[in-house]
Amino acid sequence: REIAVIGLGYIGLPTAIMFANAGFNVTGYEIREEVVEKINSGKAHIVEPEIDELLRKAVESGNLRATSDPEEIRGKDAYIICVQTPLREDKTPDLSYLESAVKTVAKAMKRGSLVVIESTVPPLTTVKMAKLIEELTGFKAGKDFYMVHAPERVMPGRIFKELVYNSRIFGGITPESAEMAERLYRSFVKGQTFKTNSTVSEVVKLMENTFRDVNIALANEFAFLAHQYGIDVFEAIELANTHPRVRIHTPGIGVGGHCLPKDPHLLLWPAKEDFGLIKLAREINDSMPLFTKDLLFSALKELNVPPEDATIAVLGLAYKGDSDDTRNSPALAFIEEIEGDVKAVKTYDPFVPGTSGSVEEAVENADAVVIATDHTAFKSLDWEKLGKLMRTRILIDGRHVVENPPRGFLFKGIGRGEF
Ligand code: SAJ
Repeated sequence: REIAVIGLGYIGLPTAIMFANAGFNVTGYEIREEVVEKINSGKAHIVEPEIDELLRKAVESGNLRATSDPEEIRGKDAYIICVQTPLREDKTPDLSYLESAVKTVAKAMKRGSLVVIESTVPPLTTVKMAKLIEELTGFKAGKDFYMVHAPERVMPGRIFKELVYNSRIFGGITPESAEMAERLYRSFVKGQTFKTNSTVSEVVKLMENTFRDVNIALANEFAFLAHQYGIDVFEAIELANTHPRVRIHTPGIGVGGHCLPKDPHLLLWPAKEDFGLIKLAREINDSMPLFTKDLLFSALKELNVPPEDATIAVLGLAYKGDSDDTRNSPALAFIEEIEGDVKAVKTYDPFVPGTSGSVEEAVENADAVVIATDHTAFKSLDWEKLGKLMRTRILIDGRHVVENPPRGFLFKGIGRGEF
């Protein structure tokens, strides 16, 4: 059986690898030619545990080949679309990548092909895309071709485990479509599988990430209150979470990545009305870089350092710990907030190229260090040693990386109202 995967990014490449290593003949279609070349030489363009080994195996077995030529994906049994669905400046979804992928598939597919959309999409999109294929091909959906929304649910950093063991939802435009997709994915999925219609599965995916975003906003509001009551919010959260039905999330400098900041908007987009909670949660989470700036500037003021003379070292640019992904990173939003008001910003991220070569280099002569990402390596930094390199010893923890404030520093952390 032959499969084409459209879009070889964070989701498409691992998915293509899984199908190839399960014995399918997989052609990965990707418009970025440099990515195609890299993959065909057995090297991944993304950082993810196990990916290099699994990709090499897939390419060496001859089961995986990448291409930028749409001719090479003609007549496949299944097409799996894994392209991004970002937001425009005005927070409305940009479905142009999806539409162009669907058009490419419509040109290449044959009668009987299965088309799977893995991309996260606004409710009702899969039905619309099926109509688009009908118009372009003259085929009838559910009869001449099959179409499914099968949302990816993996967590970057754990992709190859979660692809296998997470449960999966197959939302078909017809029951037969869902069944076909379920059968296909069962070749490597060991988690539970569920079948439904495509609009339910679109909403399920968006609800999952909205749930997380709204819960993080609640945790951030608790952190905000903790500063006013002079308590450590993390102690309070840990104690509240001993209740059997309470699971409060972790407050921090903000919510980034390609999914959480965007998906609540996708969920609301086609709706005529909503209650406002989901939008408010987004606003709270988006305001956290500014809140972190307030902590930094109050510390500078306490030590009489004029912001315009201050050099700030930001540790971590990725949107979350041990990742190299800077999409919608709150670290970047924070830098944007302070850049015009301070003398200089230095950055260090062990996973992101173009930053300082070492922590020492970044903190040298700095007036403050701001931790913006919870990389594991940051948890064991020797602050006494680093402090000696700094001009002024201010430490702002945006990610609850530092448990005990180091001696000799003015320390402030999000939710750490006790200092
Ligand atoms: N974050 C917090 N507090 C928390 C949890 C996360 O501030 O308690 C922040 C992180 O630092 C990060 C952002 O939120 O900046 C998002 O991180 P994340 O770990 O919550 O999620 P992602 O974006 O890496 O992956 C999410 C996952 N969704 C859920 O857990 C419901 C993943 O399973 C999805 O597949 C993925 O979105 C996706 O692609 O939709």
